Amino acid sequence: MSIRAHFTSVDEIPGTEPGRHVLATVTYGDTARLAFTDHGNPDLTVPMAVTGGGEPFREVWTVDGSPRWALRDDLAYAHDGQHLFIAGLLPEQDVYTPPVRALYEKAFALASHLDYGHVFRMWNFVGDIIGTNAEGMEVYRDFVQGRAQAFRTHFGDGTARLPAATGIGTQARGIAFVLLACHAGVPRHLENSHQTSAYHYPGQYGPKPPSFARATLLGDTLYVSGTASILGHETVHQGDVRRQTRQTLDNIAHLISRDNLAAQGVDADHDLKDLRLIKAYVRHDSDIPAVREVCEETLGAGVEVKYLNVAVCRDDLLVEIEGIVP
Ligand code: 3EB
Repeated sequence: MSIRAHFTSVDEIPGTEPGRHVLATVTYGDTARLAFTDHGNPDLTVPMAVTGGGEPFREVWTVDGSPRWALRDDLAYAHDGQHLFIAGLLPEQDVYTPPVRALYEKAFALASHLDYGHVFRMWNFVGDIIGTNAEGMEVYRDFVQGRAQAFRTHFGDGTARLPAATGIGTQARGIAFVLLACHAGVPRHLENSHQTSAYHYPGQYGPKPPSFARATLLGDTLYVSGTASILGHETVHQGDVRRQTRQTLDNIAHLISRDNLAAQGVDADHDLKDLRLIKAYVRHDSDIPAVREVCEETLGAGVEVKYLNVAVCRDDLLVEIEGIVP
């Protein structure tokens, strides 16, 4: 009853170990596209490797059941009885709040209709993330407001159901997302005692606070949200990409540490060496070598990190890093 991911190149047929099946794939590539591959599984391609020198790659999600694949309205999804993958794609809009709300509500309704009651991880790919919409509002704030409305419709006012997430720019316009939900497991959504919960960020960051947790534990797997150089709710080390990268890794180290987890009733103890499927989103292409150096110093040179050249949701954030402790 497990779901796992691995990275492959885009030319490779997504391989699986015996007894495992491809649920769905996410391609970090050169366009925005939601389609089914020749093998039948849904694939969301996000425009993240147009510039920045990084090779396109594919994240392959596998499960041990036999997946069903389908399209409903503008959502593509895949599920095996235990785990559900939904991907959605929204073209560029003048204003994002209403269509984001509608699309996310549709996804949450589909998840509960199919009986996958718990969302445990989301990726939100927000093109032109720090640009402005047709009414002068920042695209990220506009997006966050629509997403907050959808969570509220579906899960109420509370914050207990908010999953780990990544919110990140792309190299194009429009918004795409991936949602993972489970049927039987009960995820635990976790916070970082060094950071204000995103859902409690003060009003200076937008009309609604972002709807996500710092990490989600499902079974023994810890899904670490996109993490940045933020202490409390404030960006720290403005203008210094190396210090921002160190702070980001420190934030993740604390998040997954015994101290932080025990305070939330979770009996586990991890360090950065346990992190896999790491992506480092870097605002400026020219900063990638510095981010790589800090990551290799801190994580060890043997650990695979995918570097992507995209904007982060605050103008002063130069890097955001996510990963999974399997
Ligand atoms: C932060 O900590 C950095 O809006 O879904 C990280 C992870 C961030 C997810 C989201 C935003 C999101 O606030 C940005």
